[in-house]
Amino acid sequence: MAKAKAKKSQGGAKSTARRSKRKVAAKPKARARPRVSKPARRDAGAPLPSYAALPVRAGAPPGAAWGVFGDDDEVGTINLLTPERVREAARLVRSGKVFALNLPINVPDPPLFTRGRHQHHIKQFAEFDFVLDDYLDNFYPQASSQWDALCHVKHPLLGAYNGIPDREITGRGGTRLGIDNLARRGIAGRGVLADLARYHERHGKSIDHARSEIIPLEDLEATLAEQRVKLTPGTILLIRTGWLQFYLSASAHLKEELARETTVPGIEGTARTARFFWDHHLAAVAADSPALENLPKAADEQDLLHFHLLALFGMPIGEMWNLEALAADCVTDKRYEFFLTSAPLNIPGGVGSPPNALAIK
Ligand code: UVW
Repeated sequence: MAKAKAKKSQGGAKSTARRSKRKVAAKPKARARPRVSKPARRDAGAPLPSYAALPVRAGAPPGAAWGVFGDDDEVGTINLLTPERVREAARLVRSGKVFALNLPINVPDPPLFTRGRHQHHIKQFAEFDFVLDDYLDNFYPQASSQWDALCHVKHPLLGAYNGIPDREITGRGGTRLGIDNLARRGIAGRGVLADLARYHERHGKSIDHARSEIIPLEDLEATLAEQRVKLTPGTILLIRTGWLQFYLSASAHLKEELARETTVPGIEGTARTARFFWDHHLAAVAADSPALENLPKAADEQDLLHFHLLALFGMPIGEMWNLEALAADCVTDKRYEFFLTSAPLNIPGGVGSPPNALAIK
């Protein structure tokens, strides 16, 4: 992860308060005492506070949605995928076309960001040679198409989502904020594609996909406007930057270079992009690029979308999703919205997973 300085916490995370359960004394004829209940969870379909109104929890840092979905929450903005919104999104299925958005697990090859190559073994059962099993060694669930779980990146000074302390997070003695939370819940809702790559082509703008080029927020806004598609609360936004198309046709030499030193373009990683995502009340954002934002950051860029989205909002980030066939279909029928489902692997305390996402039009 790129070096980043960050503002000092103005409050610091508070650990989750747990209420002690009181026993109701069993006295005859005594009136039953009201039960001590957990703090009320907000209705996930109710209007959310604006970015400017964050935080809502006393002591939480500015721009943090800690407590918005409850003090014990571990799925963040995925809460916005309410049954009503899922039903509404299912109505977007018209042609019945299904687009599977995972790359093969051995792409990119070699993997980026120092992740390892897995080895795939096929095993024949000794007594039943007509039965095969397989297993993977050295499998990095984030080496290919992936979700970043909320525990993937914490803010270096402010901590992890919802103020959950390090000792309760994977690898440090606990399993909170893991991908298993998303796997148990399941992800389904309205997906919207922003085809920035085609927008850039139409406007004669070229992106150098081998550099840490910044794609300004205005390009994303203009793409959505040209596509005439709106971001509604609970939308899962898919951003096609053109990186995957570039990578798939790159030479073996360039792929080796990118694996040695991963330099990737992406959407600008600033508080104003974070504000845009929050104020549109997105459930999640995924891209065809390795980090959603550009990496590494220049010395004068001090912000990371990973901090805002994962640590401050609880908004999962998807990376290296294969949006190619979906985008080709969207440009043909001019429909950039669809029903989206995703079933990440249920890895207890896992930091990421292939998304196993399907866009259904
Ligand atoms: C890193 O932060 C290196 O990983 P990712 O971009 O996959 O989240």
